[in-house]
Amino acid sequence: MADSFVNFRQLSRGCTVILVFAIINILGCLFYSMGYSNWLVLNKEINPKPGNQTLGILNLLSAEDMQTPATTTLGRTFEKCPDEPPHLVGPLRVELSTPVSLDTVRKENPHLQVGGHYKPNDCIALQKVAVIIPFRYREEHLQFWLHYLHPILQRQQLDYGVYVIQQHGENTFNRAKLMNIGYNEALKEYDYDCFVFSDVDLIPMDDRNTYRCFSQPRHLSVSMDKFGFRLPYNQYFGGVSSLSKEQFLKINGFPNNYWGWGGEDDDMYNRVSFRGMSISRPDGQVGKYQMIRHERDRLNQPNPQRFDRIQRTRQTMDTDGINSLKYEVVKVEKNALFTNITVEVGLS
Ligand SMILES: [Mn+2]
Repeated sequence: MADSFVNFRQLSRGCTVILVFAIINILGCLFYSMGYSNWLVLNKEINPKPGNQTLGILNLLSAEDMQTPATTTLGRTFEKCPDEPPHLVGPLRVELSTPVSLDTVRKENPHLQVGGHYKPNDCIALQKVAVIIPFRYREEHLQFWLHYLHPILQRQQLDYGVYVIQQHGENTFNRAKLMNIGYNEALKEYDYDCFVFSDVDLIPMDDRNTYRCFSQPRHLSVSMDKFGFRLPYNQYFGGVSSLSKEQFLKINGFPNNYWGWGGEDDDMYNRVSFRGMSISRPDGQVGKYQMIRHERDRLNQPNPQRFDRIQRTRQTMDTDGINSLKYEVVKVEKNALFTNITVEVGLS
């Protein structure tokens, strides 16, 4: 009787030891199945105290079970993103002497979806933004643009897509018409509520310059190095601008008949003011830009008609714009970093 009691105690002790080993084993399996790097990231968020691995896993499991808000990628919450994105850094260094390959930019931005789309995974973006870039012959500029802008736009917690609208053929360039086409094509894809129109060679020097829309049409590129970091004139609306869908429709979009360089941005300024709106701008520090230096483009000579045209915006804006836009899509390519739409815009 006494013997069997002792044996039972020994057996029980043995069982406990086996149980402990089994638990350690299970925890070990869990640890490896989740992947080391993944675990490290999750552990950092939940248990900032380094070195205690077992505790980290236990915390992780309990956090998942309780669906703790916004701490893990699994226990998502869907609240609106904050008005001030928390990861902005302010002034940025822009270095334009060493070219960046698209392959490098792809690796730098693992969270992009095909076509150059992104949306935050831990909150609902405040705006759905299509970034429209009129384009021809500027591959090197586009690489810099993507390298600098993708990380900024992600820090700004935008739900965005990048559309490069490439003019097909060898006719005179028509920047404004390409903007209209970008607006139209982007809306075929997604329910965008805001449109940022940007030249391919303009790199913001401060990530607080948010690529979103405001209660008035926005001029973002207010202090460019090219103009000694100040506005060249008060009515200047060139470079980078943003308009909500409503603001864009209110002014009938961009003019379609500015062929060659110049004037279309002043026409846009006129449209905005003739519709009773004003231009909103960031301050001179936040609105700093670096322009990638370049020669005058081939087939984009200054447009001699521009001075006459901007005198007649009031008469022309209701019939020339997004409501009279005609073009043909040559091809649509979904790249990893942007959507490339090649279009035939016709002749001047
Ligand atoms: Mn330029």
